[in-house]
Amino acid sequence: MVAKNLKLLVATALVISLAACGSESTASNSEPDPQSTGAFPTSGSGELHLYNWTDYIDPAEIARFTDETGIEVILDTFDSNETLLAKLQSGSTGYDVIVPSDYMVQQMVELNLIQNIGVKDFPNAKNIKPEAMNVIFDKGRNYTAPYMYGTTGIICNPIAEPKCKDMKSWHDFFTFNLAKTDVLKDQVEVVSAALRAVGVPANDLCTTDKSKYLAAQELLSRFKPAVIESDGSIERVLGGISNVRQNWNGDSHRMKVENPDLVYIYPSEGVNLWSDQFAVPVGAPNLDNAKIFINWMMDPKNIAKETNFTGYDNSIIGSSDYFDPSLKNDPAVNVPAEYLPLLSPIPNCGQEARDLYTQVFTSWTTEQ
Ligand code: SPD
Repeated sequence: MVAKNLKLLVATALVISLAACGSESTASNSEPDPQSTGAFPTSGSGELHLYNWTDYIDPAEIARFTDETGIEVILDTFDSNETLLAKLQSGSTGYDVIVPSDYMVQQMVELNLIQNIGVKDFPNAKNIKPEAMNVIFDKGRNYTAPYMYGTTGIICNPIAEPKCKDMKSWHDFFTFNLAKTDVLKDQVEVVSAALRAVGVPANDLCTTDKSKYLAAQELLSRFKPAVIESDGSIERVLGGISNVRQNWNGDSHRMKVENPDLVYIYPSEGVNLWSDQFAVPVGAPNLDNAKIFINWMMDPKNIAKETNFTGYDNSIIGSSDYFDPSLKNDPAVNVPAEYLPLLSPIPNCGQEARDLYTQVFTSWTTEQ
């Protein structure tokens, strides 16, 4: 962990997760799928098809994995959990490893889209931090192994757009209507921020009260960003195409390394705390290679390289010894104590709330 306060951050997340609204079910089946049993594979060959978020793994590390194991990695990328889910639901994808976020893991277990691979028995599972072992979306770590985790806030370039440094809240973000505003193309991130902006508290983000969604929709209908996109933010912000943006903290860190004038804002109504996980789809063609890859990523030195590349923290014991100092010194990554109470995990909402999120997001993006 970057520092003690981030340990507190994860612990906070887990405590809040346990109390989170709408988390109707948890993945707790402790019996590995029959296909997944047997001794842990010691050597691999052939291919591994990885479906990951865009710009979320160090190409040099993929090459090093291939050198060490003889397994060739074929990478394909997505921009949101919903894109990932739709892809898996569209049928046989040929992917061996995917990277859903916390709430999406629960949905995928319920839909029987990912396998119980018995992660807790992997050789490097001993490196998972205790606070990341008994997570609400995968109690005891059967289906998933931790990759990166982070927050969703606002990045502001106060030199190019002085007004953005006055932004204190999501309400400000949605109502200042500054030129060159950029926002994630992610229905859960956008709608949860809009709900927070109209006064919905963190523990009610899975509300089914339609008046709250109407209020969020009204707020959004007056919000006209120049860009609605999750990918390519680093290039846009550093290239002056975007001056203020709803942004993930690791990408913000990477921007700040290049342009130290940038400021990462923790909006006062609250901030989503999310974590992305390695999982194996049902029917993955190269199961042994998937296990070797996931286990390799739970080695402290290997995962530290990914943290240094992506700018996000991880949940592997000992990896912070290998972190770039810039991570420890950046309040976008090393959350200042005063902001910790603002953080809360994205809850796994029930179907009714999910549909309302979809309706609000779709009607807003359609009218842009
Ligand atoms: N550049 C990819 C960053 C991936 C971040 N995952 C975000 C999950 C948020 N719900």
